[in-house]
Amino acid sequence: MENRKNWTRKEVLELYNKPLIELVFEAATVHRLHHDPLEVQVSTLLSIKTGGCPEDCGYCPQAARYHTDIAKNDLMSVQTVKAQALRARSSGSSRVCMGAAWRNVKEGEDFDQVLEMVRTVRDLNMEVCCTLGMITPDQARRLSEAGLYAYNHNLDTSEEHYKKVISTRGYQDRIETIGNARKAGLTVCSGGIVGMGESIEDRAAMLVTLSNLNPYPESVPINALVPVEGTPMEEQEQIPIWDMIRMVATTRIVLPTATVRLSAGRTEMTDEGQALCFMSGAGSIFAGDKLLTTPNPDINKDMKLFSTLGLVPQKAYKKGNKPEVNENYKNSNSEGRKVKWSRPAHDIDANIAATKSAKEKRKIEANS
Ligand code: SAM
Ligand code: DTB
Ligand code: SF4
Repeated sequence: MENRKNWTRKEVLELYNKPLIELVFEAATVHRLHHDPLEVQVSTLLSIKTGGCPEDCGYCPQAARYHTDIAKNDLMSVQTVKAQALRARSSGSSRVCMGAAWRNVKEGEDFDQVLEMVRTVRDLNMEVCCTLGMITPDQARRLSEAGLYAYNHNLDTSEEHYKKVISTRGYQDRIETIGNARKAGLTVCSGGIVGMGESIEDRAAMLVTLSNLNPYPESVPINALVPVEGTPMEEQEQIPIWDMIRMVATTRIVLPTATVRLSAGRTEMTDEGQALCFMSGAGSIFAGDKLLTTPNPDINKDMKLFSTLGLVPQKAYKKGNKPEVNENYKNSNSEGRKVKWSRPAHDIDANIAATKSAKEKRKIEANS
């Protein structure tokens, strides 16, 4: 996107550490230069395939190896997705983000069904986003031709800290997937999670990496970790709201034209805390009482907050054109060609311990 600046880690850290009042003011000023400060883009998450994931992401309740209390589900039907999208549209959402607990997309019936979901929701005049794990250039092409607007693939944290959180996926593969989405003409949604034990330097490093993507993402979700029982991060302490405000404001300044999404973790935030995030340049939220598997504020509560603050939901395709459908999305061009995604496989003590404790819990359950 325009307004590029080659940010260094030091500069981003200096921004992050400014007196909060100065930081919020500067972020609000940048926000007004590029966005309508009263409009907030509202997205609804749909978990189209839940749980049973082979990966070891330390934050994620959907990883099969941990013992968490989630309801696993196979791929949703296109009809269910359509019904849920209509519900979301009638409550003010302009975007549906469909998430699948997959490591990467595999060609076959399930992917064909996802492509039909994309087309169906796009035909409802909603923006469609998918987050399906790693994708190849041909899979990105098919998603784009089916009418997908955005692909979400988070960097999650800095490259350094990533190694302490996940051992089954590589950071460079994430950057490659983002590139594949971009080359297929999709807009990119990529951000991260704060509160996973990372340092402020890690937060700054993630923002530098995002700002070096050329063009940088149109959409940047900032999630506060939702610590879920049974995951390696279950005991992680909640970050102060001030950290969230600083992260939103710094993201706003570093990536001025991107839409910053105040994502997971809002149930733990006060209205006043969220108001400061909107003031600091958050221009989007996930709405609806569920994220993928964890709770999110009730839509009526959110709409009341919008009304208090004078915010209004943004219309679909305000910031980009509605994608055309090309029937060629039905055809795969990558038969027989396999992409080798990396699997670092280093040891992460917390992930190993949570896996071990899950095995013990399952044994006890089986015997009772
Ligand atoms: N399986 C796909 C993948 O990992 O790319 C897509 C789904 S995955 C659940 C999407 C994103 O949700 C993750 O990259 C992470 O940023 C976020 N997420 C997952 N669990 C979370 C948690 N407990 N708290 C905050 N964000 C979380
Ligand atoms: C994003 O950055 N956050 C969303 C969406 N993109 C896919 C997911 C949040 C998930 C929170 C944990 C859960 O509900 O399972
Ligand atoms: Fe699987 Fe995605 Fe969860 Fe990782 S974040 S365990 S890849 S669903």
